[in-house]
Amino acid sequence: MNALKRHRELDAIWASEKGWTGWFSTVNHSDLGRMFLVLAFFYFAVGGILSMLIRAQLATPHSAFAGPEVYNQIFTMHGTIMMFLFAIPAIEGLAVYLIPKLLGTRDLAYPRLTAYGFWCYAFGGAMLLFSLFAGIAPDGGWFMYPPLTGPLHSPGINTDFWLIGITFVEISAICAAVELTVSILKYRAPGMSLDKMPIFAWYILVTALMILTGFPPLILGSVLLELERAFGLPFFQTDLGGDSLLWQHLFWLFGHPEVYIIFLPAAGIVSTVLPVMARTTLLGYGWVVAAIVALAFLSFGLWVHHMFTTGIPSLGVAFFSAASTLVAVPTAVQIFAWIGTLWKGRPDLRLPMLYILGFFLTFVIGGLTGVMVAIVPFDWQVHDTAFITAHLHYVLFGGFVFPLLAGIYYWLPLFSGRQRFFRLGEIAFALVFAGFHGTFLAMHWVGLLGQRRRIHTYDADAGWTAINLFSSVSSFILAIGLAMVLVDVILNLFVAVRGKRNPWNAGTLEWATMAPPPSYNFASLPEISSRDPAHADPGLPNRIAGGEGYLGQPRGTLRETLTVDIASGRPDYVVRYPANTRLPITLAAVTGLFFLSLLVKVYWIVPIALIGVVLLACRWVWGLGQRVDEGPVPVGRGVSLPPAAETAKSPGWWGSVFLLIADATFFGSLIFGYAFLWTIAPGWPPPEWLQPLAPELAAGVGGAVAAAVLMRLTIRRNADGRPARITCLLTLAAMGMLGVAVATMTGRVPAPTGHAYGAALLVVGGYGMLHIALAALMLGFLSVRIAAGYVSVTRKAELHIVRLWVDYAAATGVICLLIAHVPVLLT
Ligand code: HEM
Ligand SMILES: [Cu+2]
Repeated sequence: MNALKRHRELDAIWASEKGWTGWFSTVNHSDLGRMFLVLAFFYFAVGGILSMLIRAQLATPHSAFAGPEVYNQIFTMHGTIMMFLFAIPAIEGLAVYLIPKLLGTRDLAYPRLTAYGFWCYAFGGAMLLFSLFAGIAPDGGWFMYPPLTGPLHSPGINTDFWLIGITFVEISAICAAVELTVSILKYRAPGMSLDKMPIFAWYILVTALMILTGFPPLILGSVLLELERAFGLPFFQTDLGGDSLLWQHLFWLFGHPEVYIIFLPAAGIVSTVLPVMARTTLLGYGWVVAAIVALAFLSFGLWVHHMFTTGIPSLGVAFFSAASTLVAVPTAVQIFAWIGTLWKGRPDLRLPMLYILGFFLTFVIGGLTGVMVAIVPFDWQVHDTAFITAHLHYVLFGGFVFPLLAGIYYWLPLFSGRQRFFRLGEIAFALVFAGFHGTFLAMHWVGLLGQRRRIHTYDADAGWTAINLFSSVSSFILAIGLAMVLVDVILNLFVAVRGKRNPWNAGTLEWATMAPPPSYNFASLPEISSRDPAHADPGLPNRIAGGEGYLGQPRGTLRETLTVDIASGRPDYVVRYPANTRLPITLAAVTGLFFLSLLVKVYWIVPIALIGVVLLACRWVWGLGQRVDEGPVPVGRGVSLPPAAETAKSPGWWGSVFLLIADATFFGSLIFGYAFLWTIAPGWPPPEWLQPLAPELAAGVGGAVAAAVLMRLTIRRNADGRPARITCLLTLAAMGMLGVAVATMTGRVPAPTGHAYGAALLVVGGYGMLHIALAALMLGFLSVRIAAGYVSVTRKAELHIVRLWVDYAAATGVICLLIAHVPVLLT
């Protein structure tokens, strides 16, 4: 088969439907990555326009441009859009597009999940955008502190848009994080061991793991606050046994890691682009990997530094202040690696490099003011002033937007297959750089003079007028610069002349295929033996196109790729992907209906939407797997691998593991909240504790243990070739017993609206019941699958997936019961 024929055949298998209707059914990561990026930059523009409105308002004292109500909505939506609808999705988009190409594979682990995540983002974002245009946008600031955002002080629907809309959008972040983690660990070109992975993949891996453990606290906080607002469960009300500081803890448990979730991928761009611009390799690969892992761990221990002025004990303040300055160490390791790389290479001042230099300067200043505010007495002075706003923009713009633009310009020839011929980008850079520093240097200054953040106006005699005007004029220069970048990129995408492959002479795999890359990425998957495969073997692109790697012979209409062993990169098993489908967008729409009915408080739709979600999810998984034993199939180069359904650790198993890690973080945050209120909030123990009930506890523990044992028995029987359906149904019954126990506990909770204790128990019980229901659903589904012939001695994948969820539901169910019973037994 020649290269052209191979291309035609593969493209027929992998391409999305033609025309714009193809957007709704595509599951191709390149298309979805592009859709993510375009939508993210659309929100960058929206957020940017809002920031222009802010600066227009603040340019002069007593500006009549926007009143306080409108101003509150504008700055809240600016912050919210930039953080949740621009920064995170832009990273997801870039990673979704690039990761399979960098790793030498054909798609991400779960193509339909990529699509579902995108549509959750699109629909959730649309909800927030609607609120903005309707004039009912959130107005409590992007960190939404109660009691300001509680039912008493923000009775309108504005805050609900934030809590519900953002939670909806978070689903897409969790989807992308699960997807990227599993893809990076399992979906690589054969031979690519962990230490041969492109450095960008390491950054994205660590970022994805941080999303899995960083976002759940915020989701929990949003759920609790929405429950307080909608049903009067008083988690944050001091007079009813709650505490508004609980929100601050949950928010910053998310919020501080969030800063690194935004920064790390940007640093990953720098670590990727800088060596290429310097015509060398990254200095200290291993050190950089160690530094980013350390940074991730550290970042979870710093959240309290956002709460120095809340009156927490001074020992805590001292600890978190010291810990915060520690972050400088891993950051410095990276900076030294970059400087060393520049030193040993021959840097070439092309456009991406300009943005990297802009990043250096800006980020270092942002880091310095960061160390300043980590010093507690200084923070007391500048807290809630424009100084903080200036600091955060130096970090976010310097640490994120500059590297992102470097990355966009670096990968533009790959996206478009064209070469730049206008010099617009250089002028734009100068405007962006000058405009940015003008805007925010001035805000440091005016902040030190005492201008608070989030004020819609100030007095003429405050002495801030000239500085504010300067800042506002600079911000318009910045905006013009950014608009020019946009024009430059659009011109490049559509009218520039065709460019050559690999214009930067980079060593990573994305440049070893066509530009723009075809729908299937690689005509055959290469065998990797070096960190810079394209440099190590100049003939690689031709050999990939010539089908000399793995899976070079298309089989029927199957979308096939292979996975590898995590550490060594040895081929593991073959994966067959589902084809284009509208199932993801439909599921996202029904998920949206669920959130929408909560938002507008039409509660009878909620169960209907939930049933819809369950039915569609069943249809989703039903299409997977196979009904015949197939045995190892040849994948080329003399290797044969089993299909995914015939392994214990299938893609579904890996995905479940990481999803459950996020889930466990959510549950852990819930327990943290319970313990926090118990120790801190007034009125615990409340007047009426839940009375312990021995039969309830015994039935629950018994059911959980029985379920775990019976599930294992099911797997054992199946492995022995004996019928497994009966034990599967018995597991279901045991789960039911645990469910009854947790349900009676939840039903007996005293006064949930009268005291935070009852409210907390209600949520704990609800969490337990939800997971028991989920496990029961899976067991029922599994028994039908067994009857339909999808499970055999070799096709055991589904059993192992269900076992994970059964174990998790059993364990959390028991913990829920213990949480309800043990404290009472103790006091
Ligand atoms: C495009 C240029 C930008 C300008 C001119 C700008 C300007 C501003 C200004 C003046 C404020 C303060 C509002 C106030 O306290 O009254 C603000 C707040 C904020 N900005 Fe930006 N910004 C820009 C880009 C960004 C980016 C790229 C991000 C994040 C990735 C971001 C995130 C935030 C956040 C989180 C807040 C705090 C909002 C709040 O207090 O609720 N901004 N911005
Ligand atoms: Cu922080």
